[in-house]
Amino acid sequence: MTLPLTFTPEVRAALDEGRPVVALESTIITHGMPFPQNVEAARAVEAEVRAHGAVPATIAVMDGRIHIGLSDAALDALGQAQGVMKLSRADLAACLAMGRMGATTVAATMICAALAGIEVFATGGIGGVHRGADTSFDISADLPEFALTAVTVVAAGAKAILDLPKTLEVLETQGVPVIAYGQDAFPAFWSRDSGLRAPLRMDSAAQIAAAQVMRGQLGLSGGQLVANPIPAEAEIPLDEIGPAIETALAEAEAQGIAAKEVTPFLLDRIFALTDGRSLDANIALVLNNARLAAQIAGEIVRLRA
Ligand code: PSU
Repeated sequence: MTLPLTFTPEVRAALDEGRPVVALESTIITHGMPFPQNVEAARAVEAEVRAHGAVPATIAVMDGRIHIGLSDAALDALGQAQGVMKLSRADLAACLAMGRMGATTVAATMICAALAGIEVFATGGIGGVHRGADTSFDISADLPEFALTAVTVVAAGAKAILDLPKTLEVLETQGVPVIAYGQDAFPAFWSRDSGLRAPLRMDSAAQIAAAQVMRGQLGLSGGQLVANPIPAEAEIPLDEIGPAIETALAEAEAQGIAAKEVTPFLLDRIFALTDGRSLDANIALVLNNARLAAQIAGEIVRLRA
């Protein structure tokens, strides 16, 4: 049986010709940003990937198929759709079987990218260990995915809504390389410095590409997390974003928000509490990640040539 993958002609041609392709997730569109900024941001990220020499492939589930690359009309529909499933490893196949519309998280996008033969993926932030996980057990399925699926993910670290030390511990236990780009500190999404040191540091896309190819040669499963700090001019330092994060976390707890609802709830509240500043920062960091991912994808193509 053939895989239920539908490629846009642009992505299919790039893959067939061995040109660089960068996967992009869709949960950030449906559950991470409000309409219409979500669709505008998705288009801007695609343009940024193109401007840096790669072809963007935004991934989502529609009509019982995994779409690798979305047409303008499909992106518009997804950005406004209601009741879209938020897909991770656990529910990707179920969504396809039910014929529902689904947006892919980091974990599900990695799985789909690997199936499509795409090795690099750009996003905003990854899921991680939630604060209070010692009692709630809420650990994002993004973390174990890095140990399973051979895709390099460029993110701006993880949000300070999470327990960052525990997030790094879980990644270490899972054998996941966590590489800060161009600095020693592990970045915290809206802020360049989480106060924690990243386990690894690299200063060039070529090194990151070489490490991904080397993992494959060594027979090591899984991918890499590249933690790319938000550009300085767009950052919201921890002491400024911190109070909004604490307020949002307290509201989530008071309202009993749990499981898949936690991250979208917190993002929405922090957006409101910062008068939209968090969204501007979010868009700036995703664009920055798209640039680096395009460069890494280009280097991987050169290495494999
Ligand atoms: N971080 C963001 N924006 C997002 C997400 C994370 O800045 O939209 C999404 C990603 O798709 C990520 C998912 O994979 O949230 C993690 O969800 P959870 O914490 O429920 O595993």
